[in-house]
Amino acid sequence: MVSSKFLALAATASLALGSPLPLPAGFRLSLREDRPFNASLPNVTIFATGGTIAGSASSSDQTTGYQAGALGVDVLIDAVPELWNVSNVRGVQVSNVGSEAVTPAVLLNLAQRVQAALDDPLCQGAVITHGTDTLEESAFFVDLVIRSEKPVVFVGAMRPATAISADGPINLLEAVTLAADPDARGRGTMIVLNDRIGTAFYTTKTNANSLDTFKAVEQGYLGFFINIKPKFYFAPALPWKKPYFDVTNATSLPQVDILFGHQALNPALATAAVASGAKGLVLAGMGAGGWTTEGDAAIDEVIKNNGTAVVYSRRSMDGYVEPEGDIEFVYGGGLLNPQKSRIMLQLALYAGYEDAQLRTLFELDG
Ligand code: DAS
Repeated sequence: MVSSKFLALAATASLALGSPLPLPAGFRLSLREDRPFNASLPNVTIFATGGTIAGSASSSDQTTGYQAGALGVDVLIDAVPELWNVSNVRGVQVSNVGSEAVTPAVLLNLAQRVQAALDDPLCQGAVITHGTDTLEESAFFVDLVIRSEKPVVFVGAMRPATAISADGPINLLEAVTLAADPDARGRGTMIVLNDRIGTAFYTTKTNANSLDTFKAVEQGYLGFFINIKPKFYFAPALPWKKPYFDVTNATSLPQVDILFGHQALNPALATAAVASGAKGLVLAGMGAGGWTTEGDAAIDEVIKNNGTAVVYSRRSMDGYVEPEGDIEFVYGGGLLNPQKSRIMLQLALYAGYEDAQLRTLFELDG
């Protein structure tokens, strides 16, 4: 039940926003008594999924081996009172797990709730707090399924909330500041850590431990922060040929598995993956998508017997992988690393893409 006080405040807010917006049903700010609604500020919704940013360790000098996803979203918000200088915020707890435990069901629930929030005229942006280990997968997924010009910002931390010089609070403040900034509109989903703004489409976790781990070495950053203020290198633009997939009614996604390429790789793993339900395979190939002769023979077999879609990607951090010719069900991963190729292939198979569509999707040709 929305309180009468809230209705009065929100009505004032809508007038202050310059247009008598109808109060959308169900929109509610967590208007705690100690945090009055500031009608002159934008409204940002924070979706919490867990991770180190919500992590808790038994001592302040512990930066590994802690419990990820220990603290609730309101604890994260209360730890940064400065948030209320830049935005009215409300917290939504989507999950509270280490990001290795994020599943397609969590991703679909998150994306559908973010879309609903952004469709609400009283919400100016969304922030998702997330574990860093698979943050790039979730951010890439959301980037492909959200339809809105409003800023969507993923944020994590490399030190738990209990650590000396924890990076989570300032990362969260920067992420909310970005989500509240009109200049952040039209840029696709973004990733904020360590004073840097990256695109979800290209950014990857490059180092298992360091604070400045999220980078897109070839494509660079979108911008940075000075005194918590976002600064951009470019006018708003989206990654070239970024597709959109409608997952409004999706409850699951096809299984797509990744195989890592190396000397004397085991060809039987491809067969086993398909036998256990994989509808698509992504190969983290050697060089520009290289695979062994025996490995290729097993891939050909699963394609012939099961019609499995196979994307050749790369185990190296950067580069472009072209397909070898126009072989049906075989595609080059283009610029995407294996973990992003997997997300893209899952969504394309869910959307029922045929061979020609799949080929165009990955090749990013003009
Ligand atoms: N705890 C790991 C995770 O949830 C690492 C992190 O969040 O930084 O991804």
